[in-house]
Amino acid sequence: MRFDIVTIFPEYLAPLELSLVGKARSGGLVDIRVHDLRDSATDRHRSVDDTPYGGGPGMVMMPEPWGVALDGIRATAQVDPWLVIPTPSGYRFDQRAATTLATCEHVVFACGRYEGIDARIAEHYATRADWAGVLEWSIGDYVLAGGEAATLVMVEAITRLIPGVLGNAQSAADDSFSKAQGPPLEGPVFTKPPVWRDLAVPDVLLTGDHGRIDTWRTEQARDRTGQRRPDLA
Ligand code: JFT
Repeated sequence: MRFDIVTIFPEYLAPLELSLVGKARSGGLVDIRVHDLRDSATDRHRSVDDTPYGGGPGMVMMPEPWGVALDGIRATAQVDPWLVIPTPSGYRFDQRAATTLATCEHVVFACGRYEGIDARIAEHYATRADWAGVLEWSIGDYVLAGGEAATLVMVEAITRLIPGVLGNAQSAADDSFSKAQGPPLEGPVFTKPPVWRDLAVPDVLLTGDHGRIDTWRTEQARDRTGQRRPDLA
């Protein structure tokens, strides 16, 4: 699996060298390349933004540097890549979207800033025969300052679904939101010691009776889902 990430803040993507995604990279399971959009600017000031047509506050990202950057990535690609554009006005990125992308060979993320990227970028790459398609996605209903944090979220959610990335093969299938049946949220978890600051681990978990333990966990998960996420229950 290959990810290319285009941004004016390449250092923002440094956390992708750590933890699960970092190990997937060093293990050769994912190839992640981060690109500075300013390297594709065409003027001597390396400009990437301009004032919005029609007026209004803020600045809009110019199409020309994006076209140069994305065509450059396509020229090095082995297959037609998908283009993901994080945007607050996108379709929702959820576990189903992550699962779908985990089966793709090559995904390019366009991380914008300011008021967004000139809309002709999404339109152009959606109709190009040498790209798989364009996905305008939002990670949730809150306002970020740009696409980088959303890209960190999406890359981690997708990478952990790639075969061989998770140590425990069961882990991905068992997650909240991945369940074939059962309540969508997981219940509480405990480890040693059996008592911590007067708080005891529920007795049932120490019985070794896996029938009772499964029943208790399902009940905890159902209660929690009803309490915290009635929309999912
Ligand atoms: C915010 C974003 C997502 C996602 C991309 C780009 C510029 C700033 C902005 C904020 C409000 C209105 C622009 C972005 C997001 C999310 C993604 C950009 N901004 N217009 N905010 N919240 N869930 N994905 Cl490009």
